[in-house]
Amino acid sequence: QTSLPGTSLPAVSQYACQRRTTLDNHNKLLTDALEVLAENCEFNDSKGPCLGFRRAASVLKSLTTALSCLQDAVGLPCLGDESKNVIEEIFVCGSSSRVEDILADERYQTLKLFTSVFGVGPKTAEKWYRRGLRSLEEICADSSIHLNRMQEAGFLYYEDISKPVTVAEAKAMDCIIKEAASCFGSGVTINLTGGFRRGKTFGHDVDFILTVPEPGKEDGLLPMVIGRLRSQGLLLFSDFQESTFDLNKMPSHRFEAMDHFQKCFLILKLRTALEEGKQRGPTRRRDWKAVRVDLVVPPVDRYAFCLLGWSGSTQFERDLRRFARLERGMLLDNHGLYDKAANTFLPAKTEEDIFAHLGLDYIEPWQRNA
Ligand code: DGT
Ligand code: MG
Repeated sequence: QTSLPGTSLPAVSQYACQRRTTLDNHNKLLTDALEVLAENCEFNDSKGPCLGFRRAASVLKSLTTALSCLQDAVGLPCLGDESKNVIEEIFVCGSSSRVEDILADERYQTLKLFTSVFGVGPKTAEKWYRRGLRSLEEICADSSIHLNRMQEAGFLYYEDISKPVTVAEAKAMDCIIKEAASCFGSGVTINLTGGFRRGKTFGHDVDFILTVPEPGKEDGLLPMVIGRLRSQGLLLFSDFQESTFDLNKMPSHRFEAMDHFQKCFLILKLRTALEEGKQRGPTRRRDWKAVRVDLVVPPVDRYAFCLLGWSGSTQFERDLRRFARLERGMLLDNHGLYDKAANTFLPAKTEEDIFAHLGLDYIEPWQRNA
């Protein structure tokens, strides 16, 4: 590892895939502020500035110590003038007026509320805001608004799915999915991915990757799992997407596009024990909680790419792709890795294989919280 000029501090890479970022964030005050700015840019459709703030926050998350003044940030990559101004203001005043203004802003607050509904993105949220709507109740009461199936489920189960999912709930869901998939035969592998694989203790959903030992034989898996969940009375909502995967298609370096594997976005019932004496307040009327679950099914030879792509974090994934393209002349996405100079797709059985192809040190999932 190289050092910063004039110091013994190791240089920090501009790429998240060359940094080890655990959940132990020593600069949370700063990164929370930068992420509010990023989110606000996203609501304003300012992609460049949004990415700038996200990259700055990501670099600070990787540091093993807390910054105590702006001088400490000298030599760090990805800190633009705007990010530095915010950091300095926080060190001098304890908070950033720019961030405080955004947090108090009606538009920001409303768009944040609307996008917290499953199936509602910034575009829809903006449309509703422009119509003068300010609360979820107002949206539900407005008969001129057409909700799609996903949004309808999002409102119906809002109370439950807006609450964080715990590790215990993710584990319980793991058992449910394993049981449901077991009817497909003993060869099915099921892996927890997303934030929980990175060691997060809370998530907004539970992500799983399923596959079978023989490529091409995975097609019937998801319909069967969904059917089984339905017959068990656990299926509250399902959006099933058929595979459009084509082996000959070039990997897309763009992150925003979702992958082409067979997948489904679900809302499932998770039974919750009603422990006597522990219930406070008004008695709960039901013994289950609605939980968001994503299932994705790649053919087994694409498994490592899919696992790497769904493990996140979003910023880590973006930088893996950017690193592959700019530093190695390769295209990486959830389906594969393509070497442009050699004009060939590179095979991988494990995530380690992919890091090796890219000439990167292996980064463990719990170090990918960029
Ligand atoms: P959370 O909010 O606790 O569920 O956090 P994560 O990291 O599990 O985030 P989630 O569930 O939205 O997504 C799981 C992973 O899938 C994420 O870490 C990276 C990947 N991913 C998410 N959104 C996109 C997307 O729009 N395009 C692509 N290609 N990948 C995505
Ligand atoms: Mg997730």
